[in-house]
Amino acid sequence: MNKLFDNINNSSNLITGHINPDGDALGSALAFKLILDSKGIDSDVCFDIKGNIPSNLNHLPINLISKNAKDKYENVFVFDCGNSQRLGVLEDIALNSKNIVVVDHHIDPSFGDIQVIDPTAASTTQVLYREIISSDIEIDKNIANCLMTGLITDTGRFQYSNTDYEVFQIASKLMVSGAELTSISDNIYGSIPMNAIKLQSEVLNRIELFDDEELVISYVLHEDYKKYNIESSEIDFLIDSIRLVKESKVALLLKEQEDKSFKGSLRSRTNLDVQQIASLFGGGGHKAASGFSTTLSMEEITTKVKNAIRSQT
Ligand SMILES: [Mn+2]
Repeated sequence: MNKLFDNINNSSNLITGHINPDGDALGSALAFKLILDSKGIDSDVCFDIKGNIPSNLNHLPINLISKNAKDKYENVFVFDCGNSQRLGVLEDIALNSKNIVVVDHHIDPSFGDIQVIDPTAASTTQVLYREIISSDIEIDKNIANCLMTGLITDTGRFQYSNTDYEVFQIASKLMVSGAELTSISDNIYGSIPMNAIKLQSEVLNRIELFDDEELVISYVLHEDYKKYNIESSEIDFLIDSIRLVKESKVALLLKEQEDKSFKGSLRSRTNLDVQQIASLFGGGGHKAASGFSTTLSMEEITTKVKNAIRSQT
């Protein structure tokens, strides 16, 4: 009995995931789409995407994504999304469907009639991989590339603390199925637009280290996007430059939005739990990598994060 693949039928199916999908949400959803296609089962893939999908994920079969969803679906398959609000404009369609199936690795997703979850998994593509294997479904090169993308991005190129032996086992099986590790990694991490590199140098200049909390913070202002003619989706890599600081254990990148609110990305270099810190702002994610949105000022955010770190140590 397979919780995921035994629940598929040829009624109307929507495949989706969190708003502004990352490599794991896109990789898992598109791998699932490819499998349904191979079984001759109709489905739409649709996400709430503000702007464009980052060019560093365009090695995925993003042509399979529909611009608009239908008004109603019998089954909705949700990937990499811990709560229904994170579906954005697709939330109502999902909640009005007959059957929601959630495949995820966040802690305790708050919705879903059927949940296929493992919070200890490094990526949603890892959770999906296990389902695929237990159903004896063949993984071709395209599916392998999708699954590999989620593994690479959610483990930070096999470096974060969630990288365990099973991650490498799956990665090696995906290589056997034809996954193109080098070209995927190059597209994700080695293909940064010149303007984004210039913005990076400015963001690195703004970096501040708070010794007591071992916290590094930098920020991107909304006017920077105009100045460097760049989309916010093209600078997701910046947090990884900031978290390199040896003297830090937590890194925070604040990205100012058009309405002057901030989006924060948190990374932990130790066992300090940034998911707990993000939750203080109503955000979430994982222990080593989390995010939030807030209307607080930069100073207020900084104070709150510093206090949260102190209360954990
Ligand atoms: Mn994920």
